[in-house]
Amino acid sequence: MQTLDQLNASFAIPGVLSFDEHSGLIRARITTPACSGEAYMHGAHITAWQPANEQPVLFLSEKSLFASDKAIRGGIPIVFPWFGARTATPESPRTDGPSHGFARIQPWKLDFGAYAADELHLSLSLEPTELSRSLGFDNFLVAYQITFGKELKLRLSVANDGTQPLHFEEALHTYLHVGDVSQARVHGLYEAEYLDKTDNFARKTQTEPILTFNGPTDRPYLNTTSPIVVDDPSLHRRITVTKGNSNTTVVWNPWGNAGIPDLSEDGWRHMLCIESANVAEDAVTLQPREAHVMETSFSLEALA
Ligand code: TA6
Repeated sequence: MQTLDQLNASFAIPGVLSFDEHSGLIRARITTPACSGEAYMHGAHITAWQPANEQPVLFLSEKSLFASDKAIRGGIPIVFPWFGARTATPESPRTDGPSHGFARIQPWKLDFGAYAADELHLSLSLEPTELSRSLGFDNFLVAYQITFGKELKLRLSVANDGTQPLHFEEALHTYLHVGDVSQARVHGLYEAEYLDKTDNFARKTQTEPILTFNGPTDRPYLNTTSPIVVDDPSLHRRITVTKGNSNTTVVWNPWGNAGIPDLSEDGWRHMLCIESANVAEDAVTLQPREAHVMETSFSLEALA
């Protein structure tokens, strides 16, 4: 595992990129004329990004635990190689392991950091670990490229390094920061099919042209590749999420604390998860030596 001193010695860029420690976890801090941001080596977890003079675009729970065996609550947890509770796959009948897989609770390695044209580029990787091997995942490589700029651009690449097929689910489980979720409007999912996790995974179709929120919402939308636009009238802004090679879009708001210990009583009002993903029937199978790249980006504009 890279130390704080090693990261600063190898990658710090004066005035742009530095590393510090928060609650024992190493954090990269980014400041450019175009934006500011933060990312942890624990889980390659982005916890902040905002264009200059804007409010945070990512929600981070004030009660988040920053611990090496827990996922950070908020920002962008990386979900891999299964989404939610582990279920049996064609390769493995196993159902043990942490919620949303192991990638978000493992230390990642920083391989690259560079600043060009007002954008800060980071590249991190995850290879098999003791935990992943104990769960039967010993032949994969994951690379995560992050571009912090006026937009936030993410690229998650998974390669099968073994001799057997590699079956996985993935999600960039993004917690968007909204002023008031009850006023938020989500465009881009009209007539899309989803699995309703609040109704025992019943398969449904969204009949409303614009999705609004008035109760718990927990939906993997299947076969959805279009951009998602979130209007947030209370912060007078619009967030656009684009996707590449992502066939699932997950929308989640618990509409209450829902017993989540690291979420404050009213934290849910200010978060809306819009996740670029490949889960359920959109899960990916890679043959030996094959790779899969999923991309997503976030941009902001004022809401007229
Ligand atoms: O992406 C939505 C979801 O799968 C919900 O079902 C909800 O439980 C959430 O993720 C959070 O999961 P976590 O394991 O981070 O508490």
